Amino acid sequence: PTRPTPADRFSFGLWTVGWRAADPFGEATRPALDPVEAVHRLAELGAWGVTFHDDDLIPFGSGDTARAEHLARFRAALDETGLTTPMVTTNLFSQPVFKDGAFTSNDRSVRRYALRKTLRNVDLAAELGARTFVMWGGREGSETDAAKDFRAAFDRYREGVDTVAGYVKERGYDLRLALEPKPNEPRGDILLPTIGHALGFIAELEHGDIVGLNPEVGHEQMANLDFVHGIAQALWAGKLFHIDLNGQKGPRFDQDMVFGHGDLLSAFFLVDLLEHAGYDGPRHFDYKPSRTEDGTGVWESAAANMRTYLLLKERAAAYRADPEVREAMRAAGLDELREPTLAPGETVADLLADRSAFEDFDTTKAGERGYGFVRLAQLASEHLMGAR
Ligand code: 3MF
Ligand code: MG
Ligand code: MG
Ligand code: MG
Repeated sequence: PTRPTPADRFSFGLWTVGWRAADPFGEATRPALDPVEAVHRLAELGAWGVTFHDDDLIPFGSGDTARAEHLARFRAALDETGLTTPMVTTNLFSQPVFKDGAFTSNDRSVRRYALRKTLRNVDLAAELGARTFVMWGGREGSETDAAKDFRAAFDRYREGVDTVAGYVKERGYDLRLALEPKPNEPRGDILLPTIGHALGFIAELEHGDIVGLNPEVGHEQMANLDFVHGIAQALWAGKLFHIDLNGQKGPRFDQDMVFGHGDLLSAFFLVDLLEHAGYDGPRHFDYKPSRTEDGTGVWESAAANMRTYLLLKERAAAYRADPEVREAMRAAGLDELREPTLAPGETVADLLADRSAFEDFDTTKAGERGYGFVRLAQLASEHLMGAR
């Protein structure tokens, strides 16, 4: 069960396995990877999809002829392997032109250019049959609060996203937009830093119905937040369109380690949540093979992401099937939380009239209840360790 197949819906960005491992302190340690080779290797490993930024596939500044050639080679590789392109995204952060952001740059001509670059890429996404178009606003932010009128920045951000979403609808593309929150890096602070901020923003959009989220494990953990809570809220809001899985060790720079190589227990509960909730979107890995790895290590790390997910899926299923866990869940009140607080048909007046809810309620006794969450946590840990 730990051998991935396309039915598992695992996908990888070209920029992940293709990362040459240059960092702010050091040169690249690996040669460039041909996207065609990436497609073949990923398919061999059992992946289902490959995703990319426009510039990952078609080097920035390519003319129309070169662009067509890059696309033709890529398409041929997809046809040969059966790999799909479930998601496409736009690079609005690497080139100097975007140093003050794209949709929220103070420079209007940059904003117009960013929109054109994005709309062109939306056409490509639709052509390739992608269903999700991710928007990570990597440079939409600042190093100093003096840099912008931030309320105007939100106006422009909304204008940008609504323009793209409106275009998708006008063209009749079967495509939804997914915003990717991140608190910082490369900017000192980035707008829409968390899942919650992004959900609040989507609620203000004209075309918010086709805009959702692409949360990343490491990004929420960089903000010291509980990723499982965030994903639960995104699912609850019907906005989990896509997900970036990887590993991170708490609040620090964006580590992009293999899924599970950060907070493994959180990864366990995340997989449990996704599988239990019936999330049917892509399981997308946005990780970076560590700078220490050679070509062999790149593909070993890619395989490790999928193997870890499948192992966690197996362990999570065993956890839920364990009679002792079921009993512990009942004792801990997990079933009780699913019960509405007011009875069916009960009004606020009924609640006010219910003396057992307040006047006669024994708060001392209720305060004495033990919830037994630690027992459950230990059972989960033991399943995760393969001890049960
Ligand atoms: C940066 C990211 C991005 C986004 C990508 C959109 C380069 O921390 O996570 O990866 O995921 O731009 O898909
Ligand atoms: Mg990231
Ligand atoms: Mg990351
Ligand atoms: Mg990401």
